[in-house]
Amino acid sequence: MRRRHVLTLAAVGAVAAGCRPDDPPPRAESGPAASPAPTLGPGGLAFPQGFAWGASTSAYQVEGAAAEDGRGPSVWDTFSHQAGRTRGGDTGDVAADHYHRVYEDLDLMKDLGLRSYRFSISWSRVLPDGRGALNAKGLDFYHRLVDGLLARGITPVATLFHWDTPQALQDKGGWEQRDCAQWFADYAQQMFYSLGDKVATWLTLNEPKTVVLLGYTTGVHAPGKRDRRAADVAGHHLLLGHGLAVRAFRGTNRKGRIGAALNLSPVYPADNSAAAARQAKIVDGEENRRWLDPVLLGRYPEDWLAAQPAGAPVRAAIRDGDAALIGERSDLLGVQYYNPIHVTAQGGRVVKHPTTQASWLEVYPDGLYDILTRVKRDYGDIPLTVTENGMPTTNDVQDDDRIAFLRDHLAAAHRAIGAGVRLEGFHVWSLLDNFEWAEGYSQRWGLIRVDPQTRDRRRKASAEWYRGVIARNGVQP
Ligand code: IFM
Repeated sequence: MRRRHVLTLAAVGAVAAGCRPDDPPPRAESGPAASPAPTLGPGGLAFPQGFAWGASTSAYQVEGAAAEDGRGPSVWDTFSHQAGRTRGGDTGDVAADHYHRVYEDLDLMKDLGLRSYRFSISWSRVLPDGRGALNAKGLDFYHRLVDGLLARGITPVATLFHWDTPQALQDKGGWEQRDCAQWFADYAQQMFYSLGDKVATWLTLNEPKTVVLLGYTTGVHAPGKRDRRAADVAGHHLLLGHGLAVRAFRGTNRKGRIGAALNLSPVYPADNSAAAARQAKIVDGEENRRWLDPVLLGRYPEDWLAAQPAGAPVRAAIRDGDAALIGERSDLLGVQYYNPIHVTAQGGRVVKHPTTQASWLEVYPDGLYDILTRVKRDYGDIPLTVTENGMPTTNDVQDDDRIAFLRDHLAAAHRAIGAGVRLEGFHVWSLLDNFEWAEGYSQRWGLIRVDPQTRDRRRKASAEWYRGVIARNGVQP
């Protein structure tokens, strides 16, 4: 097995906390932190000590302040302002207004008892043109955020790319250009130097598969392309950017860990036929192995490569040495789990379980167990953290359906730990109601309600429930 750099969560959390002068002191807490720790009742599922209970967001989905303090536009600013691209014409101009309400949100996180917060850096906020000199005011926002997290005992987990490619780089060809991988690594290196003394956990890419499928194949996400051939090239360059960023991280000699955040779906044959099993293997290649194999094994799957048509541009895009570079040693893997996939003998897909307001989100908690144990089985003992799991609901504040969803997925995660998976944390998607891409603000994924007009925050029932889970370090089924 390849060498893994192991840094315990405790060590990550122990990064020196530096309070900036403009950070108001954390609010005095009267909640669970001050009272005796609540305990689990009979049948409770206790998680390992130090388990990183977390929540996730991403820059364009929550920050707002789209044209403030020198931020440059990203592809999502452009896309969401084009007619017909998002539901109701919604944009991330204001989003959850997190840029202005960062201290309020930090206090909400502290109040929940979060141990870990996963956010993303807006590339065009820190580098308005994607390259060149840093925008000090933009970077300062992330210093405020990270300092505020550390001051509250919350471990920052920074994602470098959550879909918001700077528009200036898109104008030069974006991820279809091989150069974009290096532009990304250069930006990543600037972030390692700027924030690396405070941020110990880095995630390179968020869900490259979604960029390929929705951004470049169906075109329902930015940059809105419908070109399968270009999509596969962009997919390779994204992975190359991951490898170059990991290499740049090693070059900085910063302490800490780095890996990718991949959305994975267990793929099952829809029936017992050999044909369905064959088709499921093909879909598994697209959905999972195409991403996992290069990142964790340093090679593309043979069957996936062989399935690329002769003359497909991705064949030329994958140059000698690329796969090994993509496979630069990762320290951890972020697993984002939402849904299983059932494949028919004809290669079609069927839904076998209930869905949510997001019709693609088929609720199957056992799928989380299956994917976590499968990663361990096929890729070794790399530390895993669930970087996203959650659901949207039309229930406003009394979101009992979300509680049931999270409880069942946490129970599956607990079983996976029992089966030997090195699962270190679980991040709910999402901390806040936010801009759900093409769905705008119509889907609400947050533990915290954000009023669509005033942006006022209110804890939902799921937030109160999650606070109890964290305080007990476990789930009461
Ligand atoms: O909101 C998204 C997030 O940006 C990436 N993962 C899936 C979430 C829900 O669709």
